[in-house]
Amino acid sequence: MARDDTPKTGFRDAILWHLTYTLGKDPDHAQILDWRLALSHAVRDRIVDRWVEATRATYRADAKRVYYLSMEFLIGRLLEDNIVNLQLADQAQAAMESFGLDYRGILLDEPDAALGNGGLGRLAACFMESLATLGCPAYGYGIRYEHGLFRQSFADGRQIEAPEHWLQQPYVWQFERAEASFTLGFGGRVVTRDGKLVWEPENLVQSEAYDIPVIGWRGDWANTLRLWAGRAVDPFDLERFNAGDFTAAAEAEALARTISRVLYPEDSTEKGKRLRLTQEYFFSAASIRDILRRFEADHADLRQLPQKVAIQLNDTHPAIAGPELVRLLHDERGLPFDEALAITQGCVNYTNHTLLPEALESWGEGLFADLLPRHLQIIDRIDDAHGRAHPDRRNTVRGDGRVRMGELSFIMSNRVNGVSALHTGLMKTTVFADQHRLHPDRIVNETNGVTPRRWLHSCNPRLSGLITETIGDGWIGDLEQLQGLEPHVADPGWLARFAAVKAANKADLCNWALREHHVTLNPDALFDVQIKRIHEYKRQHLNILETIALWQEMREIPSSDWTARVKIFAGKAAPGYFFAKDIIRLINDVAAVINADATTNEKLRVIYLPNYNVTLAERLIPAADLSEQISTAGKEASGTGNMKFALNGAPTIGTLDGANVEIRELVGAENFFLFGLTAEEAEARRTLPDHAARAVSADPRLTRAVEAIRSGAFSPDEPDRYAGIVENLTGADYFLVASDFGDYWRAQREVDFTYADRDTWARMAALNVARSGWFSSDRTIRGYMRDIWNAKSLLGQG
Ligand code: 9GP
Repeated sequence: MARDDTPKTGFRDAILWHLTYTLGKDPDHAQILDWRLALSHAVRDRIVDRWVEATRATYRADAKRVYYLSMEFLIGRLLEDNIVNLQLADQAQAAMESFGLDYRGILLDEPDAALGNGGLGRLAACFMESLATLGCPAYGYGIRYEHGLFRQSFADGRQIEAPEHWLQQPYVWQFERAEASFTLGFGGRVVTRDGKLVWEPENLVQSEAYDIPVIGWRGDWANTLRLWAGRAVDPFDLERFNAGDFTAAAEAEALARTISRVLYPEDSTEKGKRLRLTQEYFFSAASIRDILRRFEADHADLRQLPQKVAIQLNDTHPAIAGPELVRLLHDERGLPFDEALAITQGCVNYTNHTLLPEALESWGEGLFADLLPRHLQIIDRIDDAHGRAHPDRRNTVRGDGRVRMGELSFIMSNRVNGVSALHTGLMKTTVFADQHRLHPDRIVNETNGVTPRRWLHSCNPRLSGLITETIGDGWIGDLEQLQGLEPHVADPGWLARFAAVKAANKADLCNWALREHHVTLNPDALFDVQIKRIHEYKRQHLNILETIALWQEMREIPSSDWTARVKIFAGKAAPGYFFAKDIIRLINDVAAVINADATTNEKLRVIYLPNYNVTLAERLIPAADLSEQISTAGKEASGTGNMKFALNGAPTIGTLDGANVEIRELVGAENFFLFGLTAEEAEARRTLPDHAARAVSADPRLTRAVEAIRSGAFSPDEPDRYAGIVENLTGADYFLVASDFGDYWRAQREVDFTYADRDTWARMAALNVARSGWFSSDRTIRGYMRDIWNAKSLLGQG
């Protein structure tokens, strides 16, 4: 092959070409990394043309663009996604095998880009893929964290955090855009000049853009995920260097880079600190400038902005984007304040993802004034303007010395949405009740969804194959076609094949668990899976309590016909969230005791898999029999894991919380194991004095399980290790673990009973698949396009 051969003649040749000329490697000596990079380059080439065409089509049509601002994009690995969406899987596999390589091994060699904590970040990634699939011109804007979410391991059962280095190897998917850089200010003061207020920032930082193309299903459209990195305006101080102060010479660069160094490791429990607010302003301000620059390249009249630009705030993290746009339009472009505000409100929309009071962001006024003095003035003016328009209402953005970002986002937005029907309803009656009264049309619901390309087609090739063989492959782009499976569920032959798919996926998981974690799992046992962030409201401790109680009962009545179970846990706790970390340790301690018990371990095993990430989810979900969605009703805004399990044939055991409610409605109550208090009942129960202590003493199983923890049965070397958990369970128990325990136990035994009849179980599982088509993120994005953005698809025009 020669240098000037086009790398596009054939796919196999293209891979060899890149190996030789892009990577400078001799195929005879290339390592797995080299092959993966060469394959990625060959795939990337096939994305670029469509990406350019899509951008051109958007300019030609002068189409409205959607801008999705999110602190988190949990994109995971991209190579397989891109290959699948370009429909290159067969060619890629054949090429790799012709080089004597293991294709799956190559795919798995890619590090996970873990630029998110959990559901919120993964939702943003699914949305980007669906936006491209639907041909909606869109940009994602976020931060290019050098270190994604921490790497989790265990020592004596305790969570240990280590930095994640996803950028240590070359990252083929990104394009550095030196031309799209902005200088951003922080701190300083506001002065009056020529009768106008002018912000004089004290510190300046440069934002550097990195673009990742996002290709949709069948490769018909591609959008851009633009991630910002912090750089110093003057990266190197030669004077200080020459004076011998080498460290100080690079100080400015080190400080600027800190902004995009780590994904803020907290999620819904912790309040932010100075760095977090800096990050939020940094990426919001860079994005708003970029949006304005793109608009102004083709339009002279800023009043047209709402016709051409829809900005979505993914939670309140980018809320400062609103005041920043007002500032640019008013202070820098000279529009009257009210007009600047009206234009901004015409563009901005806000998605709320939680009602937990501690997770609704607010900032101390001191910190805010110090970092963003001009913005604080603008926020007050916005709040005043809103107050004037609604005289019966006081200003609410500021209060108790804090700046409340939920309130700010609400009054800055054209539309505000919740992420499940229940959550949206609760938004109207709780946190945003006052606002809803003033703006009854502003709140809308867009129930979350997941992309079927990744969360069924790629992660579960066996099931995908069976579905395609049964109803054709139209479902991959139109998930509601899964309904076509329903008539086949009654066919015993088909159902047996469906069950065989699950069995084979479970066997794969068993092999992997043995190879990677040296644990032996019984593939015939029910795989009962709870994987998600560790949080009190998600109630992993309810699950482990039930596990303890089950184990105790198995020991007591060994002759009973127990359904064999493997309890599988995975998930990370925020590093500063000590209660959650205690839950992790408790699960690991309980696992050690139960797994060592020869009298029960044929029937019950507990494993906690470390370092939960997108790739691990892709491995576990297809092999799951039962999906644990057991949050306290009213606390999980939606959930998306719940949808992935149902779609992959794992019925749910769950409360009436978040999107569980809609899942149950769609798959049928008889195919869902419901338990627990409703959101309303939970509220009422909390007001009963001693509700937890009473619930514990009324239930002998729960009493015995709690007593085992209290007495140190799982921590003999430190009997009071879990005193905090015990105190919580028997005391305040805000998340009502004790109150829901009895009904959870009952529902779990119903699971045992049902699973014992494998045909009935397979039928339930298959109906979960056939009826989950509505949970595609394509459906969700269509809803946003219609109800919120007023954006059109340009498919067919690219
Ligand atoms: O806790 C919610 C989760 O229920 C939801 O599925 C997800 C995406 O909408 O957002 C989570 N919220 C957060 O991570 C923080 O607000």
